[in-house]
Amino acid sequence: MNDGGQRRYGPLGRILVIIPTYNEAENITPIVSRVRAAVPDADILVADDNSPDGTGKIADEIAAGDSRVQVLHRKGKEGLGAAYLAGFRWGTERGYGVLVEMDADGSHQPEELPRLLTALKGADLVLGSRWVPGGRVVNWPKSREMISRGGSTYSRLLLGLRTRDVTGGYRAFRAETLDGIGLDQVASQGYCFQVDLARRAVEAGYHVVEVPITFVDREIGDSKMSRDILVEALWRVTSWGVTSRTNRVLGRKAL
Ligand SMILES: Nc1nc2c(ncn2[C@@H]2O[C@H](COP(=O)(O)OP(=O)(O)OP(=O)(O)O)[C@@H](O)[C@H]2O)c(=O)[nH]1
Ligand SMILES: [Mg+2]
Repeated sequence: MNDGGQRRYGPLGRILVIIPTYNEAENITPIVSRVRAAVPDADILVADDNSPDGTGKIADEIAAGDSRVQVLHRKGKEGLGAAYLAGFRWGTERGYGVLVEMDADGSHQPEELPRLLTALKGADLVLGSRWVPGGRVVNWPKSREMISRGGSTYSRLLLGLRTRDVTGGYRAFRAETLDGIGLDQVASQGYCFQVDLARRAVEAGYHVVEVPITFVDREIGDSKMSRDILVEALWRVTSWGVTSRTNRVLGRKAL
């Protein structure tokens, strides 16, 4: 919990990097090798939603030759949030102390992971952040940047969060933080999953630290961003904002 930085944090323990995939056949091999090179002690869990392009099969082949790589096969496309929840469960059940979220498409550079992990030594949750000094985006169309910045600003204002990048998906959690934020009640599927986890961590009093990252737009494969995902984010964030304000007025606990 946040106590003004006075708390002594325990050792990080074993690290699991969770990579959710849906149709990332061309990206999966390079991203796994980059993670292995950048953080050789970390294990990797690919959480694949039965990708029609065979990503799951490629991941199986990688796993067959590397005991640090595992594959979680899920029956069909259920969204990023559901894939992460399954991955978190898989990892916490097996005693990992740190669970990392990372996209498969190279937007989250594995070479920056050691910096996130160093910051986690003194935090409960580390957010890779595009919108703090030193953070940036490379090759992103202005329209995507505006949606992302706008989403973070809207969420921050409505939910009263101080973090700058609330929608980002490059993160490192201590297992205790995931245990403490009530994952069983998380229903968010798309990008608002990230907002949901961030607000739960802040509301539970955890010490959340942002570390600047360079986010690189995907070069290969298709985006899974859709209108439905944006609509879900908008209505959920709005309803959390209204609920938490109402609860504050009534003196009830949020969530
Ligand atoms: N398992 C699983 N993974 C998903 C699903 N939707 C997206 N992903 C993965 O989640 C990560 C982020 O998705 P992206 O499509 O890159 O989303 P984005 O970064 O906003 O969009 P881009 O502009 O394409 O980069 C990628 O590794 C995807 O393969 C899903 O339904 N199930
Ligand atoms: Mg992406």
